[in-house]
Amino acid sequence: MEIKKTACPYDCPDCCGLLVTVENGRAVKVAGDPDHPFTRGTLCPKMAHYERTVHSPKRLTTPLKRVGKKGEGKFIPISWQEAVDTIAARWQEIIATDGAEAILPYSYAGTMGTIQYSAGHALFFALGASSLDRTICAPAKAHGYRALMGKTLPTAPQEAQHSDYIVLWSISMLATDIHFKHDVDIARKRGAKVICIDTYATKTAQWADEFICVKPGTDGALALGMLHVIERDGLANEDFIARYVQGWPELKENVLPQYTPQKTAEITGVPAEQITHFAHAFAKAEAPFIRLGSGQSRYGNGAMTSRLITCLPAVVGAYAKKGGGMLTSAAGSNAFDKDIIRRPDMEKDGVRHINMIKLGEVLTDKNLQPAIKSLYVYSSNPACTAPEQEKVVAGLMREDLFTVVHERFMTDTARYADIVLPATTSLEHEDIYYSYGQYVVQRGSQIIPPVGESKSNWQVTQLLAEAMGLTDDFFQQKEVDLVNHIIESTKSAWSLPVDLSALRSGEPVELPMPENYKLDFRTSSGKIEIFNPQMEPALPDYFPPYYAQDKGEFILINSPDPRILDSSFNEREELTRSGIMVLQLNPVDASRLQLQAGDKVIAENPQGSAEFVVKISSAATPGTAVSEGVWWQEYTSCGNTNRLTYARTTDKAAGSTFYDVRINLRPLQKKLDNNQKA
Ligand SMILES: Nc1nc2c(c(=O)[nH]1)N[C@H]1C(S)=C(S)[C@@H](COP(=O)(O)OP(=O)(O)OC[C@H]3O[C@@H](n4cnc5c(=O)[nH]c(N)nc54)[C@H](O)[C@@H]3O)O[C@H]1N2
Ligand SMILES: Nc1nc2c(c(=O)[nH]1)N[C@H]1C(S)=C(S)[C@@H](COP(=O)(O)OP(=O)(O)OC[C@H]3O[C@@H](n4cnc5c(=O)[nH]c(N)nc54)[C@H](O)[C@@H]3O)O[C@H]1N2
Ligand code: SF4
Ligand SMILES: [Mo]
Repeated sequence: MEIKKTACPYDCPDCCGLLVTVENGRAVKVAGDPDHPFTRGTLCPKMAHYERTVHSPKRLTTPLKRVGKKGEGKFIPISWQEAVDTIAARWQEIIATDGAEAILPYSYAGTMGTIQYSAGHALFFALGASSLDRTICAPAKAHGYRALMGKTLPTAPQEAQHSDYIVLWSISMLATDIHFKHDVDIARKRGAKVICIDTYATKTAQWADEFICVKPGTDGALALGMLHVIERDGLANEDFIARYVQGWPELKENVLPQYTPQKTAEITGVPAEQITHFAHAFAKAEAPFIRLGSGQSRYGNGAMTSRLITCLPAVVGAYAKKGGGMLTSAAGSNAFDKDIIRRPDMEKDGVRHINMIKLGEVLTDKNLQPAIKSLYVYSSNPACTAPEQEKVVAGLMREDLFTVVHERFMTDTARYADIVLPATTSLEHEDIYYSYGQYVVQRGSQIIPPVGESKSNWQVTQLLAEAMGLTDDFFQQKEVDLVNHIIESTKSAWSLPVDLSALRSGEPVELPMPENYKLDFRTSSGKIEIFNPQMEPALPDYFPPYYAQDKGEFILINSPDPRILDSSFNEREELTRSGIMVLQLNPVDASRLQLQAGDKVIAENPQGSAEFVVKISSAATPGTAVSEGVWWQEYTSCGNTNRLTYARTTDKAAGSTFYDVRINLRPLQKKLDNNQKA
């Protein structure tokens, strides 16, 4: 029996340190590393039994070839040789007749490991395939932050321990960033107040000292209303602003006057008194800290919303105080030279780019030239997680589309594949991890043999490169060599030395933060740029989300579920019990629609429809319907919430707008039970 250290590979800001007990080549126990500075010895319920995912009887263990109809899920096992030969032959044919751009890779963050995440990039660049813009998560949030802060390092989460006023802004902390609670708890014990801003009373909101319930997609106006009050009541930190901020006078003069508490209340649904109270408390706090989640950015105005919220810590001078600041996404990725694996230099000039959010549209567009003839999916499950699901599925059903899916499980997407390839889990391959929620980096070595015949993303890339006749030395490198190159690159990316020998040995390594980094504003002016002449518009101002123009009685809130992570962990039946397509409705709405708990309802809009089971809960405000989680097809009767979401992109950075959705509800005709029939 051995205990090995590695990092959690999932798309989660915590990037925990894991202690894995290995017995006879099997992982038998997984625990949180007590020595990891952010994990501090605890894990979320999903990963507390990672071994059940790794050794799940549902793991794919051999390559498969489709023998049934598309999507029917009938496959037979084939050898790797046959799988690779089949793929290469089809791709050669497609390249000869339609050109390489008719091939589209589709991947995302099934694993966040630096190597495996980007393992396919160079292959598809070298082939000249269409390039994928990976914008499904929260690029609008990053854009909004950058508009003011440029490349300034976002505040480390542990800083919040010293804050007296922590704002959890559109972050479902107890589901998506649970280890930040350690820091918040420390601050709370010292007397800090915790405020949660969300669109419904999440567990995190119920746990906080104060909950501010905002109308979806209107947080930008809330920020402006607060700034109005801060200005009106003389609470801005004028010394800090004079030294470090550009554009406050312009904002005061041109934008703020109209955002009176009254007007802001009309837009946001937050009572005027609560806006005033919140603005005062935030501005008067000794060291306010904002932890900004992604929810607020998933609307047509998402980049602008993030930009407006980013004004708040600037105007009160939060960065000058111990414990103050703002964390959007940590800049951990800067520590590595990721181009070692991403190889953007191999991308062909002028090659077509396709935004992953538009997958459904792209696969079904009859006028697209060249049409997509082959889709290669890895580390992602778009039939489940991409918006406009009906179109995605219609595309995947196309007889003339050759689909290859490299997966750990028979996901909704794999079901539509022509060839399925079995993928390793993080315990079965080499990688190195950074986090977007804290500043620890860690290597994750292979600690058990591959389950079945599964192969890692990099190994499959190597096989396909060879079969396609790509002879570049790059493809000859071993996985472990790539990891070592990344480790060597860690030296130069930060101004401070990193403990590379600890990193090599698999220990979690905290990236040293430059002293005074919070006041090192890495923008072109050297100041925080509320007014930014490189932005259009140069001064931020609120505008409404898309749904303001849509019809539909309810706004659909579809946020994370603590039991799963996007569609990952759906394989774990003990986590995903029946009745998961639940829709929470406020009692007022439920009684108006004559709906009772347990009733089935159809949610519909111009995009499509999905079926839910009603739960009556005052956590949902009137006019909103709340569903948590992105569930596999097998748990739903006709698709999940993505039957209802749109591929419309954000105002900047072409991000996703999953939460910018209106729906109507109608009761599903109740089936008569036998008694009633008689
Ligand atoms: N357990 C679990 N963990 C996860 C995930 C998961 O699905 N489950 N997903 C992972 C991924 S890929 C990501 S990107 C992160 C995301 O994690 P978070 O940053 O927490 O972001 P979101 O998932 O977008 O949603 C956060 C909260 O924003 C709220 N929200 C929605 N719209 C608005 C709005 O207009 N204003 C405000 N104030 N709040 C709003 C939602 O109700 C939700 O409670 O979590 C990761 N971790
Ligand atoms: N309705 C709605 N839809 C959403 C969201 C929402 O809040 N609401 N959230 C969105 C967000 S923020 C995101 S980031 C996306 C994420 O959406 P996806 O990118 O589809 O992420 P997952 O659903 O986690 O699927 C990842 C898949 O990768 C596989 N995998 C894991 N490790 C490996 C590996 O090493 N190799 C290979 N080949 N496969 C591997 C897993 O088995 C899993 O099936 O979903 C988005 N979809
Ligand atoms: S909290 Fe996030 S990083 Fe930590 S174990 Fe759970 S999924 Fe992994
Ligand atoms: Mo995400």
